[in-house]
Amino acid sequence: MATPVEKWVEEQARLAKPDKIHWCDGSEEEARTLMEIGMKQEKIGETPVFQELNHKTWPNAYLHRSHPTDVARTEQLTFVCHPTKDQAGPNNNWMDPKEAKEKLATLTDGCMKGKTMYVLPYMMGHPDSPYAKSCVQVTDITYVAVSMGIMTRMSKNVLDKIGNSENFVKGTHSVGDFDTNKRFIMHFPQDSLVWSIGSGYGGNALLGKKCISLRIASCLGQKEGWLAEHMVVMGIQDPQGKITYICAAFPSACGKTNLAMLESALPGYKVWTIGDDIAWLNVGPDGRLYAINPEAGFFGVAPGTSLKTNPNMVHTLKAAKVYPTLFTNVALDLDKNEPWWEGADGAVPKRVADWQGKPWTSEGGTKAAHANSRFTVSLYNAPTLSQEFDNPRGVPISAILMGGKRTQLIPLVMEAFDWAHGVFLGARIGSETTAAAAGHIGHLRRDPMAMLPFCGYNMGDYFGHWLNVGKKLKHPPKIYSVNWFRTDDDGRFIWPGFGDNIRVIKWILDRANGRVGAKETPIGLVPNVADLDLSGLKIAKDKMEKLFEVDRPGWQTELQSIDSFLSQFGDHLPAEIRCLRDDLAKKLG
Ligand code: GTP
Ligand code: SPV
Ligand code: MN
Repeated sequence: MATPVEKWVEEQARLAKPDKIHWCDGSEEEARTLMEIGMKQEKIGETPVFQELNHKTWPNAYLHRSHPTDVARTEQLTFVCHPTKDQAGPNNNWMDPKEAKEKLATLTDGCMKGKTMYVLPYMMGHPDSPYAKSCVQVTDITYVAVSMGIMTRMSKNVLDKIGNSENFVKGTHSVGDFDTNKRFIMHFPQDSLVWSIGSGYGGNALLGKKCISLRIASCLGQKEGWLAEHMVVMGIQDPQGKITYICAAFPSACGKTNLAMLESALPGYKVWTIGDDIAWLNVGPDGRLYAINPEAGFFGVAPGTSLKTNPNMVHTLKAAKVYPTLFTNVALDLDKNEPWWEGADGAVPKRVADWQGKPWTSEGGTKAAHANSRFTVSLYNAPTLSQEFDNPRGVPISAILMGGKRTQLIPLVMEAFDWAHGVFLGARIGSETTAAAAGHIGHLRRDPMAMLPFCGYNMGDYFGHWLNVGKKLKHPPKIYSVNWFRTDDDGRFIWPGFGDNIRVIKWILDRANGRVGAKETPIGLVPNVADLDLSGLKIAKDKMEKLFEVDRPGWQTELQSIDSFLSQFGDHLPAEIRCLRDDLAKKLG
């Protein structure tokens, strides 16, 4: 008798019509075999799927060049197909599930002819964790199969664990012919199913990541009473050796990976990494909030990564203890056969091929590495990996940080009055797009809890769910807004950021332990500057104070912008959030 997984895989194969089906076990040996196939047999256009890099300087590292139109998540082609549009909310594209499946079935029909279908059984979370989920993905490209082996806990044991149950999260994926007109990333929360075609890019194709661990998982969390969040999970060890765990939500490319493994600028402090992108948060038996990282790897932004900004990541990328390290759409130093990107260590190499393999010089005015070029590497290679990473129960969270890139107005750090106020604070988080990324400078996009592109249901209801989870917590973590990105009149960052962010975290730990007071303002609690450890830093006192001032006219304009954002959720916006909004308006006068 075929198991439910076998039946589902057969169904996928009947539609996609692959030549062969290969069941993966996620082993390193298997990764090597798949890399060989990717180097010798499989191509995107004329480009092999994998190229070996210089293993003397970059052990076990490989280059992948994607299809040139397939370099980032495509939010406009991403849909959440609840039975009604209202359930998806104004934060999601919606299509009727039946219509969506018909469309996808047509596109999928025969899409794997001449190819192998790889079946990937994997866990999101530790297999022994009560919070983990069993998943199965099919795909037709080695890049995705190998990447999923790095990013998740993949093993044939997952099939035994699922056994005769129907309870597994399904992901069906094909790169199709990379045609952007035939690209869709569709979610079916009712069926615990993601169906993705036409893209091989990370968040579109590694379905365990944003699609399942955030969009589908947020819907499961709403039903089951927990939270799936776009957050770092990390431990901070203080000079006495005590480790406190925190989470941090920042929008894409706003500093999560860097924070998760920062090298402390303050002596005696040390950071331990649990996750850099996704946190699943559950109310523990003791009434505290517990976090696990469902993932097992980093899929991080390459540009800007160096020994100066993030030494621990450079060591991770070169460790090669487990699994290959993949580089996607970085540039290539042709003389040394090494990966290169803007902001890498050392001088610009003499002969460079850009991310598409074309000859590149610094005079041309283009970037050699794609701005969203990335690396894929196992968390087990990180020198900062926390001893608690494999703890099935997760770690108890004392503080939640939320932030984005705001060059003006938003203080360096601010504490919410309580959990509900923290939810309001998270709901109004926004981030400015940069000229490099989006074309227009200073365009502000509201991105509540950094989840706007990832919340799988109506975000008004999501705020309500956050409030409900808070009510179940006996010891809720304190919630903070942080902003590393304030600029001065010359457009330069005031705050040094990176390893110096520990100074802000130290204040947060001091608050958690009742060691320091704070100043009450209409917008929240801010530090007394004297309580911040600024030893060894040269920031003028007036600039430091600017980081905490409350610009009332500026906040009144901000409030109008918050109002117009929140109003789109209509009746779904909880009354409690409305009250907090009115309260802020009153306090601002
Ligand atoms: P995703 O993987 O897309 O979710 O991004 P992320 O949030 O993990 O962002 P990441 O840590 O990769 O940082 C993105 C960019 O922000 C990089 O170019 C970093 O160099 C820059 N950055 C990170 N932390 C800081 C900081 O504290 N200050 C400043 N000025 N820049 C930072
Ligand atoms: C992000 O965009 O937030 C990422 C990369 O972490 S992806 O996995 O592609 O979503
Ligand atoms: Mn992310």
